[in-house]
Amino acid sequence: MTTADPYYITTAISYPNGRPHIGHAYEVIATDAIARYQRLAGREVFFLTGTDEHGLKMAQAARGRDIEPRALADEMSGYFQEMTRVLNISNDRFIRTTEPSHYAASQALWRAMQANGDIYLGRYEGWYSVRDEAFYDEKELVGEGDARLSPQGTPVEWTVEESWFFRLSAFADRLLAHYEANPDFILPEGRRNEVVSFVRGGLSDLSISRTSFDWGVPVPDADGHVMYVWVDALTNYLTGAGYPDETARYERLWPADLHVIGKDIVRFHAVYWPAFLMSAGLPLPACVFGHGFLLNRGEKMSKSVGNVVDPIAMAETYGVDQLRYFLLREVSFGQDGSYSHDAIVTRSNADLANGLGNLAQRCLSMIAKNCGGKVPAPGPLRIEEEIPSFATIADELARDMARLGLNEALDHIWGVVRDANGYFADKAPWALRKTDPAGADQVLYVAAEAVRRLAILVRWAIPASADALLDQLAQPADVRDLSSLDSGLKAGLDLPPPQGVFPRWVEPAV
Ligand code: ME8
Repeated sequence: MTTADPYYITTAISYPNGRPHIGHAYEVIATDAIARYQRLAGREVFFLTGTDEHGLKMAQAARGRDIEPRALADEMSGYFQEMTRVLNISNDRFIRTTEPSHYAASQALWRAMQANGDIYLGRYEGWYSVRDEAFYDEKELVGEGDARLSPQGTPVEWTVEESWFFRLSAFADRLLAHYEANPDFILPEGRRNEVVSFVRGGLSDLSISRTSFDWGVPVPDADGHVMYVWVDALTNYLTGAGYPDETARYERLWPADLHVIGKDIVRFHAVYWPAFLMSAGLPLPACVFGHGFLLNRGEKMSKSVGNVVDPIAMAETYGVDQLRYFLLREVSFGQDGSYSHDAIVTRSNADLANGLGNLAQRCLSMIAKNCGGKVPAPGPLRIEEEIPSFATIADELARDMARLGLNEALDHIWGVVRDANGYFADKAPWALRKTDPAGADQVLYVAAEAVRRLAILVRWAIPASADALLDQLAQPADVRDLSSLDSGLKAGLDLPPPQGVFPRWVEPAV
């Protein structure tokens, strides 16, 4: 891998019309896990996240609070930035679409599409959903008469305005050819199939400017028009890469390797976005991954519905890595998932406290007590012979992560945690010490080496806890990535006094 080829990964940018909810946290955690894995595997990464601050939804939320949209965006974007800090998200940039550089990028993209003849002035009449900020075709609506709703179940109203249009209808064949030639462009496969059949049904031109309000990026040379929020929102990925002025940076970063987004906005990313880029003559991102929705005990949760759980409070309650681990492990990446207090507690007690934590605690406290706090001599034992699943786990992890199987990757790693705990229990070094002290030392060596390897293997998912384990093993910062997996603990290394890394959740007395 050369430094000329960084892995460019993005989340969707969130609407800061309210505080972040657990769905936002899930998306940024999953994306962070992928970004961290790529770094762990030696790749240079550029990870972008941020807030999508224009559009009617923001203007209306601000009006509801009697403040300017910019004031609302400033306040709420702050909470999204705080969430990235609290959740230990390793983004390289937090983009806000109200930044001047983003206006320049959006206008440059617009001009490029216009120069190519794909933008024309017309009149828009159609079914518009304020909540989705999207126009829908008549045939897409569900229900009858005044009770008709968008396919997302939101209210729609008949709207007429002068508008600039993007000639989306001209791109259907090129999009279909692109999906065909690049089967991984839209993942998972089910979402790809939905997009393909939508595009096969034919595409209507897209209204891409608004005159009814002014909270947006001004359309170049068209007084009174601001860009439809999705045109400017999607452009954030180019702004983040330095388009159009930072040429060298842009050429290194663009096209993006992966856009991680939720299933409700796949159409914007897999139909509109590639069509805009094709029109402007720019390369397309390699992959759009549509993850599922997080449900609170099975119920859909969102700001507009009002049953929102504050992820910062959840991280404080359960612990950051406990929350990260739960979401990454329990939700099959790409599918919907559910969460509840009981499920989080059960997972983190079983896998973190009683699993990896127990292994570390037991072997490190025996090393402190019986080996003077120094790593014992390895003797003739090889970890792969004692705990065979170590021989294949690195390849398995690489395979899982190459297809974004985040939960499978953790499942496989925890298979090794189970084997390592089983090994320790079988060998019973506390008993062996009485008859064969050198043998007991060797078992402790293997167990400590298992903890070292496991900590490296899980650093992408639970970074702070993994680093705390590596601190306990006195590992310097430069030997904590996958290239150091096989290096082995040095005998005689002085270890600090052991400390528990994964507290067990105990229900407070009522
Ligand atoms: O859609 N579970 O912003 P947003 C999982 N600004 N993910 C969820 C979720 C849930 N319950 N609810 C929302 C927008 N999400 C636009 C994006 S990108 C150029 C513009 C996901 O704040 C949602 O699918 O409504 C999206 O990927 C992200 O959170 C931001 O949602």
